[in-house]
Amino acid sequence: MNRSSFCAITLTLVLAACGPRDSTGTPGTGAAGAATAATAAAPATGRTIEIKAVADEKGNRFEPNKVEAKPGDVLKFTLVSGVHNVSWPADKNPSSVTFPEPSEMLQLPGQTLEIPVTFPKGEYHWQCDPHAALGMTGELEVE
Ligand SMILES: [Cu+2]
Repeated sequence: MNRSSFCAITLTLVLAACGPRDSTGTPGTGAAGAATAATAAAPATGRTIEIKAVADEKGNRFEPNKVEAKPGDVLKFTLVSGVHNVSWPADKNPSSVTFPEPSEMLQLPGQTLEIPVTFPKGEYHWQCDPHAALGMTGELEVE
């Protein structure tokens, strides 16, 4: 074996060690598999509900601020202007339901945040934390 083919084989082995196999050699049981299982509760409907986060002379707000959804729909928040986040305040939502952690601030116009509707039937409230006191809140009804 000459030196260059030895190097090529070594490189192949290193790449294989970083591939999508865990230590047991079983493919697909790593982090990607866990993520799939976590979202499997509500089969995706393929329906996306667009919600804009806006700040202008009329104030800070979500448009629309009342939406109806079904489990498996996706809420897609898009930043239009200002700096906003999306959170699900504990004092306005049932403790029996697990909500996403408060999102990072959306800062760049066009930036999006997608939240799958994994909640059971009910009425829920989301808000932008910095602007909730100014009325930047929203209501979600899951049917
Ligand atoms: Cu805001």
